Amino acid sequence: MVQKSINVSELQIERGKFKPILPDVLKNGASYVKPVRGKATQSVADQAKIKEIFKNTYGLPEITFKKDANATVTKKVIKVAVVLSGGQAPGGHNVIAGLFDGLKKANKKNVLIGYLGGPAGILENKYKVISKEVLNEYRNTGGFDFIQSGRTKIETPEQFCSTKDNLSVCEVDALVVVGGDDSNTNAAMIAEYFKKENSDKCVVGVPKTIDGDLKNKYIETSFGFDTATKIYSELVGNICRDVNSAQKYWHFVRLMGRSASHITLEVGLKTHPNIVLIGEEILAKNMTLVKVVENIVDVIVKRSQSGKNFGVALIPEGLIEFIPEMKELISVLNDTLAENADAVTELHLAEDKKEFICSKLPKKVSDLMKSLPVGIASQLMLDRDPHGNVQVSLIETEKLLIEMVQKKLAELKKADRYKGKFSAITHFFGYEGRCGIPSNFDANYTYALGYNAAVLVLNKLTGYLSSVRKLVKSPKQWVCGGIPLTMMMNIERRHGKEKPVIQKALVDLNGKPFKEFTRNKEKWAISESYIFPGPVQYFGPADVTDMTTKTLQYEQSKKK
Ligand code: FBP
Repeated sequence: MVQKSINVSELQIERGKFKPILPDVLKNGASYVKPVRGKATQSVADQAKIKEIFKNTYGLPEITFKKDANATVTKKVIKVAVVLSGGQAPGGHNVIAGLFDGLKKANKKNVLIGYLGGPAGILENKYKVISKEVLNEYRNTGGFDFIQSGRTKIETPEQFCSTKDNLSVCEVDALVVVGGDDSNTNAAMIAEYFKKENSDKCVVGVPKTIDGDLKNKYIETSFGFDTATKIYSELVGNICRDVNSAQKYWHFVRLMGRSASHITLEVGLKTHPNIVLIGEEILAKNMTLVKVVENIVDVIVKRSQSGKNFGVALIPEGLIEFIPEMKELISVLNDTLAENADAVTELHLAEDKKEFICSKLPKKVSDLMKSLPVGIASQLMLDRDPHGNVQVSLIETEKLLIEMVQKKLAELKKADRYKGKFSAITHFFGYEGRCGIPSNFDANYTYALGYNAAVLVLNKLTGYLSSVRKLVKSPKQWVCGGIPLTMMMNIERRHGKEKPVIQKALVDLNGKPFKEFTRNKEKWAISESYIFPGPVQYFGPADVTDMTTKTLQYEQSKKK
């Protein structure tokens, strides 16, 4: 139990008492869980190329757990290492708690260590042994601060080799990687390397990311999405209420979600703001930046005609990469920056960097780059993350949109087609939600994912992602098992080269959550249909504390 001290809040003490509910199938521990092997699997795309890269781990069968005595679960003492990788997400500490409890239930002597600071901790052999007493302080808390996180990518032959050596030095039998699509791609590469080297070390992944884009039939949602979207919805709801009270500002809110607009869609469905931009729709309609701005202006003008010079607009942080012309610019820019890295580093002024890069780009994209404000252009040129992604969290799209909206409104005013006032305020909500205290859903889900990972490891099921599903049912009824990491892979271009990566799940434009949004968007634009969800609730009626996301509710509802 968490002890009272000046560093601990009252809520943390109470929350420390929460006992996550385990799915029935796991509740007696790994010795009473049997893996049932399904059909051999295939990667989602590029099968021949993925098979060639993952010669030893391609085509593994799906695994479903059922309640049954399992004598093959190792009675030998095992040592497992866990690493938290990538961006923080609420519930990471409960994954560690579930993993710890699952291992100890199988054999009290089993040991769990945590690599520190993400995958870099594996390469530098920095870790701590996880004890029950210290872990208890972190149960049901947000953040990754227990062992920290990082974005180092393990990809070179030397790094694979030192991963194997360092695990061997510490006598680690299995590695559990808690991460998003990139980190789990890494997990798949390590699992393949171990097999190739005839090592029986096991590698298992756990699906984490607030972005919600690591999902498929077997991974209904990644952990952290539920809590983070509840936190953003509280903030956006509060802004909607402020807007409706003062009736004088337009608020442009950019929300995290690097490559998919799930967070924006979920927050939109929870709060009903006037404008919700969904990147995937913009891509499907092949919209230009100018067209996106015109659509925003249409709503602003319409509202101003009824005297409403206020509103709320939600913008996914990955928007820029969904606008086809911008996507093309970024893709060419990725290669051009990689080819001219040294020359760009030598230049110090943002204007000079922009001019230099424009001179290296093909005419069409160069013209677009030139048309962008220098601030945005230099944000587009910032270093890619270790996985080759543009760091969209650093690109202030909301400011770009406001600047373009202001210009367009000024033109309309001149032509006497707009008489309103436009005063805009910007927000970016991302980091605010990533370390929140996990909701009941995330606290239960992450504990189950960790416990389930322990069962996979104890069955030596390497190359699998921990899978817990049927998530709109009560946790006791959740279905558990594992899905092969290679099953989710395709080939993408990163750092100018073709690489195998787990395919991201984008917002499905034929899916029920998006359809629900399109049914309502005209109404939300004009009227004030705002909803104010309030803060995440940890105590009180189950209807309030245990509700899942709108996305999951719509996706799993039987209604057409
Ligand atoms: P993961 O995919 O690693 O979970 O991280 C997602 C995310 O929160 C994005 O929404 C955001 O763009 C990015 O991390 C920010 O990265 P950083 O933490 O490196 O600033």
